[in-house]
Amino acid sequence: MSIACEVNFDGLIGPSHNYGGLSDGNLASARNAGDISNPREAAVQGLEKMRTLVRAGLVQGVLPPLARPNFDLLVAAGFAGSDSDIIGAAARRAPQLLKAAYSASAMWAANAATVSPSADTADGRLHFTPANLSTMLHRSLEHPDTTATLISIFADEERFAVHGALPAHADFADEGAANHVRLSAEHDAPGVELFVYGRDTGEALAGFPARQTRLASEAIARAHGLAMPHAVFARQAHRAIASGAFHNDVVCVGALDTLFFHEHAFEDTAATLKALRQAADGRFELKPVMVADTEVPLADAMSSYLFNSQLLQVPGEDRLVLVAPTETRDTPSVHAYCERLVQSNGPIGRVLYVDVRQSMRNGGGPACLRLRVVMTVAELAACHAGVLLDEELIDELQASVRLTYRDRLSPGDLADPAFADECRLAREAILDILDLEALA
Ligand code: SUG
Repeated sequence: MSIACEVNFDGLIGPSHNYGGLSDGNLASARNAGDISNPREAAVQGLEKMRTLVRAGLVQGVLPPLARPNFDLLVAAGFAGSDSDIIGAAARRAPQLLKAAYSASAMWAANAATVSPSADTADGRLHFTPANLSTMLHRSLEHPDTTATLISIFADEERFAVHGALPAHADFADEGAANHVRLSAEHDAPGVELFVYGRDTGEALAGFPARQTRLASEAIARAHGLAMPHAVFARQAHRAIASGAFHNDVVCVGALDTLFFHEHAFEDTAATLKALRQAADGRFELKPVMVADTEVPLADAMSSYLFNSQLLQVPGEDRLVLVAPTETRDTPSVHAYCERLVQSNGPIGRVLYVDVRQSMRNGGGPACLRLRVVMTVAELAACHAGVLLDEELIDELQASVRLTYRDRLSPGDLADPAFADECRLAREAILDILDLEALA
């Protein structure tokens, strides 16, 4: 029996889920900027995805939403007085900052941290480095609270190491597990960690921002105590970033020995695969599944988010399951590719479509919504049990969301101080259910 499994910790979508148009280079965020959002529906969709995985027999966790609005940002920007004064003044004088303070973007837990399982680390602990998310203002607010959340859940320092985020400078720009893939023979076996970066330090690139630097990736690999022969640093294709792949996980996903990626994901595909094979060095035999641009044009991969899928080993199935957004089914070239994929005798045997449209409209698919944490049985027993879900707990969270989240949120609603109270109460109810009241 395997002594480790992959736990997916999904970010619970927060009560202020909105379309702020805040992320340069994220085409969906720009396209839907200013639209009315549906926070209740968004959170229910996310919870239904979690339920699908629980029903499939997988271990599923949840991370609570962060407090919104983030008053620290507004106070740092010089607004003062009561909460209501601060919100009123920010709405009049700095609406863009108010939107940033209200962003529910911590829902995309793939950006919460980079995680190295204990099988890969020198001290045998499970390591986390919260991402500084320094490229986008609204996301740079997340890491102090994300760190507190991770410490609450992974408190046992004998087993877990939660590092500080990297320095908040462009040279150390880090977006977490969205630019990191772990490959191995089995979850509990020592593996290879692939770090994908978009630029070197000091490099000025035209166009959309490259949000991950090589230095940041290397710093994390060092801090986690990875054996360097088994860490690979690969450059994301500039073409992918220019097409809207603001994170590598929208053009690539990997699990166990399988790497599923678009032809234009890496700057140098042959060199990346060679380095991975060398790093695997007898640990496993890499199974690359590369999708050619002639089969799925990069633009279709981007709009459908084919690669922002979860690639899962499901109990009872001998091949991997791709949990893909419904947009892949609705995009003809991608749907046809998926049909061929499962009919081939490759490592991916089934595609399961999930509806996370509310999140997708901000550029976040199924894979963005989860942080993968490979955990041994002992680590699972040592973490905070309140965040590990069964269907009953999912029902409870959904009931709370239905009671406390708005159905519709329009940009103007952020100016109403009563909405801040509503968000606080909704979050407190969730923390209560997860037995994480100390984070309130
Ligand atoms: O960082 N969108 C997120 C989407 C993150 C997706 N995560 C991964 N690929 N792992 C981002 O661009 C948009 C928020 C707004 O515009 O309101 C946003 O932050």
